[in-house]
Parts: sequence; C-alpha cells; structure tokens
Amino acid sequence: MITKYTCGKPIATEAVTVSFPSNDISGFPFENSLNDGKFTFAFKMEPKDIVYGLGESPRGINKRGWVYESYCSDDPFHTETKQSLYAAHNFILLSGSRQFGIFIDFPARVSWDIGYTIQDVSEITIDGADFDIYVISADKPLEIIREFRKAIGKSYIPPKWAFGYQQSRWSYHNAEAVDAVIDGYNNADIPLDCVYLDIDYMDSYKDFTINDKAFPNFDEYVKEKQAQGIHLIPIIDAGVKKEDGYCVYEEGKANGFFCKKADGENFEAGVWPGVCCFPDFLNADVRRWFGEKYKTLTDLGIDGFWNDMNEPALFYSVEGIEKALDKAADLKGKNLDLSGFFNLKDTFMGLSNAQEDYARIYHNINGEAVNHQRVHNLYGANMTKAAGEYFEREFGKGKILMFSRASYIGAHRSSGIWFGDNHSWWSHILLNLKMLPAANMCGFLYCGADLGGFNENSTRDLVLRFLALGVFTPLMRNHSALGTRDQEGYRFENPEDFRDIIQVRYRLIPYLYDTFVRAAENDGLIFRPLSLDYPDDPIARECETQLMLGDECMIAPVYEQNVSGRTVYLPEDMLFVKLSGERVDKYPLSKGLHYIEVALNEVPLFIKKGKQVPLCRPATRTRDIDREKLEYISNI
Ligand code: MIG
Repeated sequence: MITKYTCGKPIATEAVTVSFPSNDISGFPFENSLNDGKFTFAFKMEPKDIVYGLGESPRGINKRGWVYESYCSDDPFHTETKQSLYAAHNFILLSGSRQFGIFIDFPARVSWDIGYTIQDVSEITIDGADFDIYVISADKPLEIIREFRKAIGKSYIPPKWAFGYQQSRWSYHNAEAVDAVIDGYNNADIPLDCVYLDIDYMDSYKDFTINDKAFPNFDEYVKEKQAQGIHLIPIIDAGVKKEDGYCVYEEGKANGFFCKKADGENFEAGVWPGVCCFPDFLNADVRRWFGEKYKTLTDLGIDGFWNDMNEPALFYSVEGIEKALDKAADLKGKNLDLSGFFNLKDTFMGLSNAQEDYARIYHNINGEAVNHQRVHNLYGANMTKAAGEYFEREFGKGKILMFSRASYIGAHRSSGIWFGDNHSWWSHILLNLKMLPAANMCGFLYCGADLGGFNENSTRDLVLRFLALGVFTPLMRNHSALGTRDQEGYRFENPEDFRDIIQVRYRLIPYLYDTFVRAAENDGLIFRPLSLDYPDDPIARECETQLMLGDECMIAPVYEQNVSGRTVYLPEDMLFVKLSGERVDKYPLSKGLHYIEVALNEVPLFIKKGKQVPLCRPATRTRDIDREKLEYISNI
C-alpha cells in the first residue's frame, strides 16, 4: 500500500505516474518537524535493521552509518567520504524489525543521515516545504519495491544490441582512431558492438555538429560501421556553445529557450566549448525543441547517445571568473601572505559547480520563474526526457540506446544511466556492484560503470576483473579518461584472456536480455542483495560483495589484486560455474563459506538448485547471436 503525504505546493516532477490521493502532512506517521522552511523526520533502527536504497550513491548496499545528500554533482572522486554523486534517487527501504519504503518526491536537496549522527536513528531533512512523500508498506521488502516501481512506471528497455560489449575512450579523435579500435578488436577476435564518440567528434564541442576534418563524410562512415556491425555512440553535453551563427544557440536565444538570470538575461557559464547557454529542460517547449535536435544525428544513422555534464556541470560562470580575475589583478605586485595565497587559490578552485552560480539560474516552468536550486535534481533527468520523448515519438519504444549521467527517478522510463567518472581502483569494482541493486530499486535497470575505471591508469588484471563483473551489467562499457593508459582489451598482452571474458558475455546475452526484460515488465530487480532473498540468514544479510542475479543466479566477482580467487558465501547449495570462452567448468558446492579459485580469464557464476541458464554459441556481434542454438548449464 502506498500513502502519499503532501506538504505545501510541490513542483511537478513526473516521477510518479499513478495518481494517489494526497493526505495532509500533519498525518505523516514519523516524528517530524517543520523549521525554517525545512522538513525533518526521523525513525529509529534496531541493530539488525538494514536500510537499502538511494540508487546511485556512495558506500554500501546497507546505507547505515553515513550521511548522504541528494544533489546531482559532477564529482570525479568517488571516495567513501562523499555524500552525493550524479544522481538524486530519493528512495529508501528499511527492512528487519519492521519494513517500509519511503520515496521523497522533491527535486532540491535532501539530506539522509542514516545513523551518522546517532547510530540507531535515521534523520532525513528536506530542504524545503513543498514536497510529496510516499510511504510504502507491504509484507515483504521485495513487494515494497514492486509497489514503488509500479507507481513510477515501467523502466526503459534499450535495443538488443545495447547488450553487446562497448568500447569507449575520451577520445577517439578521428575516424582512423575509431577504425583502429575496431581493427584491434577484430584482429584479436574479441566481440564488440559499439564504439563511443566523446566530445572531440564535435566541431568545437558544439552539440549536434561533426568535426568533418576528423570524420569526413560522417553519414557514410556511420553506415560503413553499421555494415561492420558497429554502432557509433556520440556524446551530447548539456551546455550549448554561445556562438553567433551556430543554429542551436541562435534558435535557443531567439525563442528564449535558455536558462535565465534574475535580470532576464541568459545565464552563461563555461564548459568544454567555452561560454555556454543552458537549455531550460524544465520547460516542455524547450524539451520538444532540444529533443528534435537529436534528429540531426539520427538522420545520419546514429542510434545511440550518452548525455553528459547535465547536473549541470559548470566549470565557471561568467560572473564568477570575472570576479576571480579582478581579485588576481588586485593582488598583482603585492606580497601575498599565506592566507592571501590560499584565499586566491580557493577562489579559482571554487569556480566550478559553485552554489552561488546555481542560485543565479532561473527556469521558466509554465510561465513562472523558478530558481534552479528548487529543481536542481531535475535538470539532467529532463534533458534525457527531452531526447527520450523525441525518440519514442519518432521511432517507437526501444529503438535508440540512451543513458545519462545525471538523473532523478522518472528518467528511468526514458533512459539508462552510467555511474560517471570512477577510478581505476580495485575498490571501485565493489562500488559498482553495490550500486546495481540500489539503482534497480529506483527503476534504473540499464546501467553500468566505466569498466576498467575512468580516471588514472588501469592495469591488465584490473580491467579483466572489472570486465568479469561487467559481463553481468546491462551496460558493459570499457571507458577511460584522456591522458590515461590505454585500456582496450587488445592493448594488453595475451588479448585472448579478454576474448575469454567478453565471449562469455555474448554467450549469456539471451539469458541476460530476457532477465532484463522480465525485470522491466514485472517491476522487478535484475540484481538483489542476498539479504532480500535470504532474510533469515545472518551471513547473507550482511553480504556486501555478492549479488543475486535474476531468479537463477548469484554473482561474486573477484575484487582484489594479486589474488587467485576469493571467499564466497553460499546461502544454499549451488552449482559453481567457471565460464571462460567456450569452456564451462562445473563444481557443485554446498551451503556455506568456500574459497573459490578464479583465473583472470574466468567468470564465476553460481546457479541455484532447480535452475538452469542458457548459453548461446559464441558470436562477435550481437546481430550474429542465434537464439535457437542454446545449451543449458543446468542445476536440476
Ligand atoms: O569533464 O566528455 O563523465 O565519461 O569522458 C569531463 C569527457 C567530461 C565526463 C564524463 C566522461 C567523459 C568526459 N566528461
């Protein structure tokens, strides 16, 4: 059962698609208070209670013992001391001595102190007095999640080829670089379906343009790649370059489609193209206009996109950098003492994603000027909605691949997400794993992290271990940052190890795709914490390094360097399977703790009793997968 409580006049977020009767907030069943325009409520937790949720956020599957903040942030350091990442997924679920789910439909800041200040108390603060809260109750945690998911509408299903292996890098600067990637994979006989185009494919970082020196005859090139079974996936950034004569800028300016400042002038800030204006995605007319811009690329045969920098990320605002430069000019020739120096340094460091800049932005929502800080968490979600609505109108459902960096619940209906700029750190394998069930709870089924790690140099073994988890994530994309070590599979010695891992993915695609579609259709989870399936098993309840996958499997990736395996907990007897290329080794294991050996070219998988998992024949492109020729790994 879902009970909705309303306070004030909430801004419509369209997160919830079912209409529920509104109850006055005075009836809200948790201890609460409304002070200084902020609403706070609290609940007590018993020692064994688990708090799940918050989608793409730092730290564990069990969110207890930390304070999180819903505030979409462009932060490329995903350390455990962070409070927010790129998304605002305001759903939590308490399970244990009692159970309930809570969804806070509020697009500005929410702070979630889940036993940080006081260990057994959760205190949640909503930075405003206009919101809806949905309290969800049911007999079992999984039913609570299903109720919630029913309320927020069906998850996005991408095209089938989006389950193929994808290679990205910032950037493959030109057609030769892209071809070298495809050749590298072809020559090593490693499967591949997509190559990504990062910002450098554009002309001066202008959305919906092509640098035709780097990619001459782009439309023919796209078709040539398609004939090779390769999809090119260009990036689209939120900021639109301010440049006279650039049609997107000119149209946006002429129609008043950009975000404004209080004085009615366009808000301007620097991102990759230099000074940019920002489409007002909170406005339906703007969404329609911007969504149709994608046609420029779909007309050329492009059928996949990733939307970036849509928190929105701001390197500096025009006002901010002027102030900083003035300050520096004032100091010229003066003897800077220590505090003067640090103050100057902080002034420049603080230019990016500055709160005072966000506070300067205004949206036009149905004719009303709304300050950005009130709707911050909807910006990226609505950018993605703009494109999603266009794709659905033009092509129907499920034809175009799209995923976004920033998101809010509701965006899961039109797009997937990726987990942003992680690091080539071993700890980020587990961070990736922990986000999966939480993202699923919030409706985001098509998701994944940058495999191999985005920032800093990766190593061969890290890429292989990361990929062995990525074999199971709907988005299986290797991506890395400018200036870091190359990490495409064929770049390392013995590329056949990469083939062994990625081939396993292709053999599993019929199974993974069906599991995905079933979860999307039934409002279910692809990935579940063990505790949801084995609530009475104390070891399963605390497991943070393994996940249940579909109705059949459990996964347990190796996540440390220089180890030949890991300890795994089986909550029941299972068949342990090592998959490597065409090889399938099976070891029946009993309930309990086991040390399993897993080589760098092997993917560990566990199959429950009474279940079987289909494997198709190996293929190098998804289009070559033959769903009729299946063999089964059976534990019946
Ligand atoms: O400021 O487009 O998260 O995946 O490669 C960095 C360049 C901008 C951030 C994205 C990343 C992408 C990068 N972008």
